[in-house]
Amino acid sequence: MDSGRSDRSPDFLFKLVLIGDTGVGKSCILLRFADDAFTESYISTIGVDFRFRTIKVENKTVKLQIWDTAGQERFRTITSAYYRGADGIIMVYDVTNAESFSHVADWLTEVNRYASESTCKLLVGNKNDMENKQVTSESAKEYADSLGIPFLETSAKSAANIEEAFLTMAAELIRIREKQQTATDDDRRAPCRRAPAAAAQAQRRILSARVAHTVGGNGERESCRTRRVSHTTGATES
Ligand SMILES: Nc1nc2c(ncn2[C@@H]2O[C@H](COP(=O)(O)OP(=O)(O)OP(=O)(O)O)[C@@H](O)[C@H]2O)c(=O)[nH]1
Ligand SMILES: [Mg+2]
Repeated sequence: MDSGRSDRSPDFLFKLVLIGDTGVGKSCILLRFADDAFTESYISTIGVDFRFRTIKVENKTVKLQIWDTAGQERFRTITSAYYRGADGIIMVYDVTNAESFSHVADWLTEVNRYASESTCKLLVGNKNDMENKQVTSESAKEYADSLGIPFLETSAKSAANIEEAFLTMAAELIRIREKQQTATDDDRRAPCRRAPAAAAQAQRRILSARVAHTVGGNGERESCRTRRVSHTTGATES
């Protein structure tokens, strides 16, 4: 796997959503992944923000649209709307904050309420560069295994495992999409052996695959306008 530029339209377009308690580092993870930058200042996200980045996974061009949601409770109704239609959800906790880890179960309940069952999930323990760790790798791994989802510890500050987190998600989504495509091709080859409902479902898959292929963009990295509020002053910035 490797990441890089590509001028041709993407083979895949995936929508990912970052969720988790306020302050766990979701925006910093996205900033590191999209711009390879980090900031110590804490500017809490208001509502949602998104960025694009195109990467290469096993010779396939994958365009990721990544939504960064606000962790603060007061934005919960807005952010939950973004789980719908997500291909992948990255649940983030802070390894130095046990409470943020225990809240992952609540986030999961929220996700399962709004997102489709086929949505890919990834558990991420961020701020792994810090000394005062409260959540051990073992307990988090055990929890992720019990849910049957992959787990990684990251640091937006040092950049450790940030690339890997998104590549893991992209690779898994490609695997699922290709499996669906194979099923669709089989349906096309032997349509009369399929029940009408299955044939209709296959047709929908073909259509959505076509839509995914036609949606594209010009830039390697794109973003929407960001509205964030300073933790110290309460002032908003665009
Ligand atoms: N040491 C360290 N600090 C981090 C890391 N990631 C984020 N931070 C710091 O944690 C604070 C919060 O980071 P944000 O990315 O704004 O947190 P968030 O999850 O987006 O918070 P909300 O937008 O309120 O939901 C900031 O001061 C960051 O500098 C990390 O990997 N290591
Ligand atoms: Mg944020």
